[in-house]
Amino acid sequence: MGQQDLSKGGANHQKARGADDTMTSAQGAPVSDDQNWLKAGARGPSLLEDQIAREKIFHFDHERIPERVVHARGYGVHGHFELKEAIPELSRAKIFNQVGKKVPTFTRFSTVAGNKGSPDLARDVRGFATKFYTEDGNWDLVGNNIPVFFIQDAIKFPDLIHAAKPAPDRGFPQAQTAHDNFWDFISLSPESMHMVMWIMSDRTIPRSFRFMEGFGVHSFRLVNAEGKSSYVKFHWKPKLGLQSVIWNEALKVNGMDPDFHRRDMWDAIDSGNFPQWDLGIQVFDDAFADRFPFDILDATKIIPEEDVPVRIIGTLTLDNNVDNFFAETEQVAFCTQNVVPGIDFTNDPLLQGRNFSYLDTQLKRLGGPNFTHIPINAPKCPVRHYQQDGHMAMTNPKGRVNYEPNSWDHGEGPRENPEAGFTSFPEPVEGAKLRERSETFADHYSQARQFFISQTPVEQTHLGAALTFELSKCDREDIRARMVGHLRNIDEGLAKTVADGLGMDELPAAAKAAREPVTDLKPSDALSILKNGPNSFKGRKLGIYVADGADADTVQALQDAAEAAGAICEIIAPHVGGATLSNGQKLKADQKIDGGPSVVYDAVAVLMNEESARRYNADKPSIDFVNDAFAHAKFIAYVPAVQPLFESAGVWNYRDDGFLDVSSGNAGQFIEMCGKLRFWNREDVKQD
Ligand code: HDD
Repeated sequence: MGQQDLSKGGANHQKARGADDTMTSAQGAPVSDDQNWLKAGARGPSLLEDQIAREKIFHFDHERIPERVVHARGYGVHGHFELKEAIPELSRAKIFNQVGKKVPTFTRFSTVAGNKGSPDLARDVRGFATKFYTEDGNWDLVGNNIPVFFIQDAIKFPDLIHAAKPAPDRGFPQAQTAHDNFWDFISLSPESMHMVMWIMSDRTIPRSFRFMEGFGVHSFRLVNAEGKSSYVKFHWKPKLGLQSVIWNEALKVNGMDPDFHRRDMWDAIDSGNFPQWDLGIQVFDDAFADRFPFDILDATKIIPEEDVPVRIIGTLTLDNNVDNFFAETEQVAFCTQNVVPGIDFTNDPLLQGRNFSYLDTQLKRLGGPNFTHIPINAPKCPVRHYQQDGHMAMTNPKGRVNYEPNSWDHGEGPRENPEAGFTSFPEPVEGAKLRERSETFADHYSQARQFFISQTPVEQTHLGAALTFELSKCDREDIRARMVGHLRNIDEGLAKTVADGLGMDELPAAAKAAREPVTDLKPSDALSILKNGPNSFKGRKLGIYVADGADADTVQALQDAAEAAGAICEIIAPHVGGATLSNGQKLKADQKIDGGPSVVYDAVAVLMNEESARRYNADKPSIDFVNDAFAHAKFIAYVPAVQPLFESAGVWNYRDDGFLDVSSGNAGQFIEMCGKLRFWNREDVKQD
């Protein structure tokens, strides 16, 4: 029998019950009273005898499992992958062999450093892990929203994570890299410099999981039915385009709504706006690998899309929220080692180490080797083997035979299958045993520079500001100086900006590079967020701040235009009960003004009559609503009557082309403007 749904009348415990909704113990025994422990007399001591109470408390005491050692904060959703272009010439994986084939999936997005309860908008890399339940077993693509990594060899991972997490003596800071330990480690690890450019860009403060890319990071292999191998890098491209927030906004969102990203995902799926990503592959061969100036086994390098175009082969649709967060999101166990015939590993030393770590960590987290029996981890294809027993075994095979070869099952039991089974690509391997980093991994600055020069000026400014902010949280000046020394090898202008921002008297010496950088790498547009924006307001959120006297037609027109563009609209008002519009209609609010600040919207409108604008022109949440929207370069719709409030907020005299007076039936024009997402020119304006 399934668990009782407690939302259906759990509180109404005294009501007479039908037989089928009687509460039971975990052993199935009907429970008569769930409110009172068995006692010796109404005011007497509680009796140990009470098996019902003891079982309940026992279970509660053991509810927690260890959180993930990294990526503890995450959010999972169901979906499916549909193949749009078959690639049997590249891979014999069944998931890639038939156009239109749909495979169920489970995707978990995460931050890396924060604990389970940390805020969603921490400046951090986002995990993007997808489990494909294919007919040949589970394939896990355990990627990030950044295509490179901090380190080249898995043996350094514990040090990286120790340095990024809270310092062991004081236990802070939580979910942030802005502290000495992190920058100490990084500044001593030149191989991290390319990743540093990515994490200091706005990629680490995404507006939503829905608006970010995903990457498998490593070079993998695709292997076809003839055994021919090609190298591949996997990409997820969001259909809604890329978008991030501004750092000041992120800080405020975290206070306002620490669940900003998971709420966004839940709401989108709940309202039928299913987010989609295209799966792209970059395929290349040994000849390309040999002429590429970097090592394709080095996870700190990308292969620019200009060199090897991304070929779209299918689409991931996330269309189903979980029924239970713990059972699914918490218990899902991704393992990079989970591949299917037709997909194989390379010798990337980071990937090789991951293939040990993920399986190993599930033992600790989920308590035993049978985590594949948990429904979210169980393959959706037949599973036949002679593994047995262990903690929480759910699916022990039936019958007498539990070994092979055997002569009991007359050939009907599971047997190896050399044709259908997974075979490793027979790459010839030789070499002396040694602990050494290949010389081909030694260029740490060239692609860091390429990333920086590929950004728009707005993005470069944000990147410089992020570095300055993070390093200003480092107490030790030698760490700051060491980092600026690295930046000099990436871009002198950036190094100078950060040095000035930190108040350094002179530029520290450039770090000694292990290898002469390749200086002529061309900018790559694919690396910029702003060059890959959607130019549409679809999937975004408009916040309309409405107070008494707002013109009813204007409110309606904005709502209609937003809806027509595929955007979401929320009404904010001084009271959650709503506001009385010009036509006397009471419009209910989704948020009260202090619970609906402008930071949680992509664009805003402020509509009220002059009397209301005067009433709220000293109201701090109302002032912040307008002032923050301005400071965060958002598009702002208004009517002339709001002048008193806009003056208090200090923006009236700074109305620029990102503002639109919507009192003349031009709501559609405003929503069209919003397609640009932000009015970046405003970032240069200094307010009084
Ligand atoms: Fe990792 C979790 C992504 C390097 C060891 N990692 C984890 C998750 C993601 C990534 C998305 C969360 C999965 C989930 O939602 O449950 N990790 C990456 C990427 C890496 C990477 C893209 C570099 C390319 N990871 C990496 C290394 C090691 C680990 C080098 C260890 C040597 N990662 C782990 C782990 C975790 C994990 C300890 C924690 C929880 C889990 O595995 O299931 O095994």
